[in-house]
Amino acid sequence: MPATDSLSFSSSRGLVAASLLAAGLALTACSTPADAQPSEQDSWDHAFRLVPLVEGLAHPWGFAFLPDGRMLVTERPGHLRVIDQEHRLDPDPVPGVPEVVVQGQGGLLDIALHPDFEENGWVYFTLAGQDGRSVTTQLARARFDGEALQETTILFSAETEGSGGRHFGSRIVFDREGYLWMTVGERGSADEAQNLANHNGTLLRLHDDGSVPADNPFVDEPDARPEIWSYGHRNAQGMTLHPDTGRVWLHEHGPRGGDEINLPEAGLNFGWPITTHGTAYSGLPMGVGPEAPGMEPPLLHWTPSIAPSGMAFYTGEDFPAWQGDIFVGALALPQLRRVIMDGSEITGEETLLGDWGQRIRDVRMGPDGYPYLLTDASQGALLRLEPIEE
Ligand SMILES: [Ca+2]
Repeated sequence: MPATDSLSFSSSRGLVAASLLAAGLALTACSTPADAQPSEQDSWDHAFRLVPLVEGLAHPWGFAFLPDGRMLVTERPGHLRVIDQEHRLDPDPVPGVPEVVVQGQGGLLDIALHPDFEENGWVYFTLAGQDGRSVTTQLARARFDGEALQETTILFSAETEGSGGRHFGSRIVFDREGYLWMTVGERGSADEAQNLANHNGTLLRLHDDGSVPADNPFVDEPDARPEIWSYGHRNAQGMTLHPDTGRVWLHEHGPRGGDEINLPEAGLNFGWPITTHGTAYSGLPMGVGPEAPGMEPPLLHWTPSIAPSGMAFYTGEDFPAWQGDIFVGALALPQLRRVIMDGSEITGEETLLGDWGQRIRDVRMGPDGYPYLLTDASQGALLRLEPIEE
């Protein structure tokens, strides 16, 4: 049960907040997603309506907005689903998805459209896939013809140590220059996040065909994998572009405590498992502490862990006080975190939906300017934050 102080209301709103708190507790008591009813929520700066759009998604992981107004949603157990313009879920999964290994945290994971999707129809996926005798994070591409995936191809298969079901990453983002960015978790082999000879615990920068850009930071180092942009990451499940700078921002899960927001730069070492604000699950210290020479400290850390997943800068018009802030979904402390920004500076934080009780897997801005959420559950949901009309 998350702390109930997370509505964080001001005293002038005390009466409203008390009734909302009661409503929130009632919602928590019936644990299915929102019972398909919009709920009104308060927050420091804006009241909003949390509107369920689609229910019955099996552990949805990532989603993409198609130019025709439909949406594609991945389900971790290995299905791709279509949601139409009226938010009706097609009962039949899209044929042609890549073969996935559904094990632990693995399965069909993230999805992104190629920047020229309207011309080439390319859709990109990350997944846990079998590569020889090991299971690793893979990047797949397929052409979506409107109904099915065609020409499904594995473009890249991460070379990783570790064979379990933990820490695959794996968000994908295209930047404004057309580079594809992909996170690979350390697969539960923490020390390998410091080893440039494999892809454990890295952020990768690729061309759209999976090949290596000539100006990646380690292309001239014979013992390093040339796809690596930055390393020493534990398990990054949130990544997005800053709306003004166009730079890639990411967050990653810490061990016990020490979840981080990081701003990657070419060749930087983000420290895991040598530097962390977290501890081992036993509570014993890890590494050398939060900082060490040559290792980048996070811009922000969450201790205790919230288990972040999904990340989006708010760029809509309806909630002016949220402009430029980051929304982060959370799994362990189920909530939506608003990281308050002044440009590229983090100035504060607010917890939203802290009494809702749902694990949030992904957060994205819709083309309509509303933030969209996916909940992580066997009967997961797609929801949208909308303004409350006066
Ligand atoms: Ca770090």
